[in-house]
Amino acid sequence: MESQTQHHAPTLQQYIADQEHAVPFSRGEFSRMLRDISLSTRIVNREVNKAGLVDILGITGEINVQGEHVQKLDEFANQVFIETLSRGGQVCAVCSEENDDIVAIDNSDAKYVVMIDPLDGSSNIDVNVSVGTIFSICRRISESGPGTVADALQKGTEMLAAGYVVYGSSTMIVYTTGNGVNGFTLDPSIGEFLLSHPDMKIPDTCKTYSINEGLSRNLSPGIKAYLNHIKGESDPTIKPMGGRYIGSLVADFHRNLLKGGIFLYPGTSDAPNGKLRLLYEANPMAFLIEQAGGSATNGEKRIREIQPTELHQRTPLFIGNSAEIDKLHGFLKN
Ligand code: P6P
Repeated sequence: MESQTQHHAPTLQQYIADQEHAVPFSRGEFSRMLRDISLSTRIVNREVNKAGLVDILGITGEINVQGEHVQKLDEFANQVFIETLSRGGQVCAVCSEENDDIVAIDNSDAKYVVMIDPLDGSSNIDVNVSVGTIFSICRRISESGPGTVADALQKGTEMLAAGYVVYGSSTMIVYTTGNGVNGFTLDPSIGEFLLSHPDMKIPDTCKTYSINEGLSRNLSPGIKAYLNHIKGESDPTIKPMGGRYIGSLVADFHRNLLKGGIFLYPGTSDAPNGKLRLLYEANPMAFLIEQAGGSATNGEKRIREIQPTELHQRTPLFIGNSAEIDKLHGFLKN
């Protein structure tokens, strides 16, 4: 009996089907939601890849040759994700970076709510820098009917799944359902995401730090002292850590997950809660990094323990190697 050899790694759908026993969703629901997310990703990926050619480069209000209003790419991405998730029937509401209010969806049997940044870092598209989609999934807490703001305002510890898509030199989906982190790379020749990075763990060594140095003069003394320390400015015997900052959260996070690193977006004197959003940026990344063996805090507590009060609330974010986060906390306490 000839054994059937596999000619390629499992596809995203095959992997989810194999893992369904391990995810906290009833049969098939998660796979349908992730199928919808991966479909949306491929549609968005197509537009991101040709952004330089088609007049949708972050320009809005333009009328194109068909006489249509040219959409900003992040508005386009938002529409794609919302329409696909609505049609999939599993989602009762979407909290999106692109919508001031909750997008309530009248899917009567829907049990889940999705928080999403459809195209994070979109201003980088014009300069051909990687951008990303960030998402998380919670079970609704309202009984039935269209979802509500309360369905979205859940602590990060309630997330059932979280992930990101990085539209870079290759397009990847990286997600967790609480059983580790797995990365899938799009093979454009077959239009499928294939398992390329099983069981991702952040390396023990923290190789680089990521921060916008332009914030320096408004940083707290503790953050300044930590940065001086890791740059070897206060102790010349210390080998300075390398600085790497792309200015696209998904790209900076993805590099630090693969290579080891710490990402800092602190509060400052003029923006005490920093810039990044809790529900659809910090929380999903916090779930992923914890599942990959790292940590994520706001400088005082676990990101996932923060009780949200507003859909678009911001939070300081320190995320990466646990030992490095602990060292940072030491400086913040002094
Ligand atoms: P700054 C992109 O606009 C973004 O939301 C994140 O992707 C990124 O980490 C951050 O803002 C960069 O902000 O202030 O350094 O330009």
